Amino acid sequence: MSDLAGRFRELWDGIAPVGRDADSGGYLRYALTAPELRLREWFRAQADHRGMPVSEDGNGNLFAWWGDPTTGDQTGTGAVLTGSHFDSVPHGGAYDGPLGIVSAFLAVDELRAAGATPVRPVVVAAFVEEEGARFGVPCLGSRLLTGEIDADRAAGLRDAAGVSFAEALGDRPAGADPTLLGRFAAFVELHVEQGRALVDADAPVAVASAIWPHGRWRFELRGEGNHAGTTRMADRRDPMLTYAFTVLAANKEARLRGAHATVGRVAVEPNATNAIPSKVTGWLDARAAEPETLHDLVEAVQAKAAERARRDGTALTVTPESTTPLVAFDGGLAGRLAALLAAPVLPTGAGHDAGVLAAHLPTAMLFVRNPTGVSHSPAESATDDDCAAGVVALARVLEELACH
Ligand code: HGY
Ligand code: MN
Ligand code: MN
Repeated sequence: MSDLAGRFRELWDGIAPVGRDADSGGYLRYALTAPELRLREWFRAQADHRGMPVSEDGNGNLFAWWGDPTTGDQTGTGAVLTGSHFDSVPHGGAYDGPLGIVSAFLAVDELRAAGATPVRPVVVAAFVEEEGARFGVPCLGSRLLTGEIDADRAAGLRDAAGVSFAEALGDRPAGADPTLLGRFAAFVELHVEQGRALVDADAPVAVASAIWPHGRWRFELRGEGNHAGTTRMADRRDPMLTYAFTVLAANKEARLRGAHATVGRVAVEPNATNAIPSKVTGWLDARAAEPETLHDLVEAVQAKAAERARRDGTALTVTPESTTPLVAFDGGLAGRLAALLAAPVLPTGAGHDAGVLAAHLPTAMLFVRNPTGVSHSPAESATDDDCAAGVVALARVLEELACH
């Protein structure tokens, strides 16, 4: 193992146990809960260890600054931003998010060890609630910073226990911060690949070209709660039937279009074995390479669900919870970095904070090979050597963008 791979492993082992579920081996690192708060403290300690002052934007996002003196007023202009997120999906993988933050601190170390002196700040970010696993809206922190979500709407988002984002944050989120955003000249997010393209390409690192348009739609199906044993089949208005049909329709309509559709989350009321549900709520995650295909897919699923609801005597309500347009990363920057790193360029179907910031400043992503290709699961993986290759690549990119 290389020296850098060893240093990666040492730093990685410092956070690996935080929020890890002993049974599944997956991570329960919901935004602003105890495990993620511990990682935020780790972030501060790492920044402090490197003499990097940490600022917050009032939305739950953290920023560690290296370069020009960045006293409290964050005077650094043209700063190069990197980093990612700590939060996970339920029982998610170890690398999705934290890899980008750990790699950023190690890339700073590499640059310093090489005697690099940035002519503009290098800033490491930890964005809050990227997965949307607690409050339901993905990339909540970066959407707040950029003004892509209203601070009052964000403040009122509630988790399963009814805790609002404002309560978890300890204050109403500050919302858009154009001054802070204006201090960044570029954002580069390193992330574990959530697929097998780098395995197939036999390469440790890639540059991102685009993020598929995607979104989340809440399908609420209301019927008539009743006794499972005494209610005649002909008399039932069972929303579980409409739900089941909707799930199958989503899968079929996606396959017909070469798109992706998943219903991975469902809530049933009253959720009793011997009661016909009164309400079933399912969340559709739909994604496609082109916006038109995505729109057509969701329309088709919605139409099929409505048709079935009429047959079942149930009532359907569909609410878009978050939508992300096609993100075409800055082509010049992606090409420049791909040439610098001699790395392949890949699209992805996964959303990222980089996808939000890309509408506001030149943005790029680096992907690190994931031998299993699996993500949002304990099976997500990356080798220490590939992670070290990611650090080297990120350091070269930061040197290219911040030291000339
Ligand atoms: O859902 C996504 O695509 C991302 O991992 N948050
Ligand atoms: Mn994720
Ligand atoms: Mn992620």
